[in-house]
Amino acid sequence: MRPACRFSGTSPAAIVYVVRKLIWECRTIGQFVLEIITRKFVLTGAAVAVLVTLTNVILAGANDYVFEPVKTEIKSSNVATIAVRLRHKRSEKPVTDAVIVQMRIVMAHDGGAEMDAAFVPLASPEPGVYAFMAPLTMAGSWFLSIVAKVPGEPETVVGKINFRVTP
Ligand SMILES: [Cu+2]
Repeated sequence: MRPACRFSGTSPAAIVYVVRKLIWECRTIGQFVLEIITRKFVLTGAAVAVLVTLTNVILAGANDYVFEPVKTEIKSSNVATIAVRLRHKRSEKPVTDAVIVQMRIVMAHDGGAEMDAAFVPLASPEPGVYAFMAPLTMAGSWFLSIVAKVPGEPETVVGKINFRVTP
């Protein structure tokens, strides 16, 4: 779910300001923001320069990181462990100092109903791996959404991971 984005102002400076605000307010991805700018403005030379700068700033951010599951199959348990690895794409380096700011573990059921699982953060089993304990007693397809803050990155990193709980 995305909150409605506000957009006003037409000067390059205003665009920069509004886009910064948009990123912060809407926590949306860079491409989405750029799409709005491109659609709403007939770009002047100055605006194009601003846009190119913004593209670099935005795309160099959260898209540089990726969350990956350590295991995509987990045995059902009241104290199951889910672990995800956060890594910097280009350097392949694990990101050890991220702060998980939001997380949800859900199972989708027929008819659109969702089942939430509570979780408890665990100590990191290896550098760049973030682990949680959750009661995953129901076998089937589960979904993990995770939002992390990486030091030095203005944008938050969002991960979406599907995994299977086996009986
Ligand atoms: Cu369920």
